[in-house]
Amino acid sequence: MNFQKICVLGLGYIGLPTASTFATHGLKVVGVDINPHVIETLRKGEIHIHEPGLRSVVGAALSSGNLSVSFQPEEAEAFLIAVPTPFYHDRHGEYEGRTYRLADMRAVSSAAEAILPHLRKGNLVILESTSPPRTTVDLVQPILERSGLKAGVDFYLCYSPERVLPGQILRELVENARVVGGITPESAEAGCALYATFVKGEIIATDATTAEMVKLMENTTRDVNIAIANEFARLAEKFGVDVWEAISLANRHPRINILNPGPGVGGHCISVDPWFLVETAPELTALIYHARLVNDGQPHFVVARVKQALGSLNGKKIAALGLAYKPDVDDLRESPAVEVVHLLQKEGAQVKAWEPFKPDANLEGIHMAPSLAAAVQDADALLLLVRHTEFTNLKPVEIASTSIARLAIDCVNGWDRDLWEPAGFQVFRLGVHP
Ligand code: SAJ
Repeated sequence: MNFQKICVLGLGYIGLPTASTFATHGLKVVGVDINPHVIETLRKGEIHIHEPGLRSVVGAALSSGNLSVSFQPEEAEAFLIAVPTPFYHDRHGEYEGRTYRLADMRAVSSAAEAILPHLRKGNLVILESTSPPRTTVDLVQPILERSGLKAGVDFYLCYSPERVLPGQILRELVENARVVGGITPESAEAGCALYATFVKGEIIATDATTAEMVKLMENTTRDVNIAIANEFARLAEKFGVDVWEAISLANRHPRINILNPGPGVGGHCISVDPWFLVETAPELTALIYHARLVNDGQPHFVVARVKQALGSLNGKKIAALGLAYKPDVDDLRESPAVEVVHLLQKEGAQVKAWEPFKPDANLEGIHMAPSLAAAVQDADALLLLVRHTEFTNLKPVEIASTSIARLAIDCVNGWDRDLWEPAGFQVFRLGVHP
């Protein structure tokens, strides 16, 4: 199959890089978004999200004339849906006393409905949004078939998960293996042909529901593995063990790879996707559910640790270093560091936050310091929440000369006690008994 023109619905963290990459590989691409801010920003040749290398790819795609942006899809040979699948805030499910979150699939339904008037015989539709199992066949297919065309007979329908790592999206989009699940083998073949436009990694055909499960299994595995690392940190503190040393020794075993404890799991993927499995089969997902609880409880565990280090939190001045959801990115969405700051403040602490990747972030109720120096200056304690390279490179002697703090609390194993203690700091580390 040969594609000349496609529509990409949703121009966020996945849709925009994907649309631009197709465009720089010679396809005509109509990028569609319902958000006026997104469309206006792109029409000015600017971008609304931060991702290394994205600005130049979008710029090249727009100036070549291959990428245009619009509020509405139009006729094309293929349609890609890359819209958000968040949770309902006001609705929860319940199973045997376990309360779980419910996915809000309205953006996927609306995108499928927007494609309807433009769907023609021989077209290909691919859902990329992370979704509960069977979404492609149970939700998207019936909507598209309202056109009178039959999926798998008159048009091709696929699910293909994105698996790119924020911070490395453009490289991973091209290099990662791509799983393409069709509702028929012919659909999968058509999907594989489209991604072959730019994907250099292996392109593997399967069925749509398997492809949905693959994505959810990947992120759920990571979540459960981080949960056990966090539980090990709690156990290590109880037994007077340094969890970081214990993990590095355990990882010398040829078949063990324990991940890192930390202040919790954030971002838009790992902390979200396991709930799609819990929602669709609460009776089969006790482990996945409890892992979520452990990771969601981790910010509370950190706050208890800080309280222990400071005696009490009331009126204490704390410099919170890092608000991003993980190291060396500017993404603050669903960040456990942000939650830690809110919880500290709830207990009466006065927190100044410093986030080098987003110094002017506007977060309700959070006082952003204009610089590292301003954050640490009059603090009673320094709290390291994100392992940004800038923070692991800090020179404790220099910090000691700019701050009155003599207490350093490290939640991410970013500071070397042997350097910080001689500079006059008392060091507390998550997962290490004081
Ligand atoms: N984290 C830990 N300990 C660790 C590793 C991570 O606490 O040892 C925390 C991070 O600090 C962060 C969260 O977990 O708060 C998630 O970070 P991450 O780097 O594990 O994952 P994401 O959310 O940036 O990207 C993941 C990736 N999935 C996997 O690695 C299985 C990526 O490939 C997916 O494309 C992405 O989710 C997605 O969009 O689904």
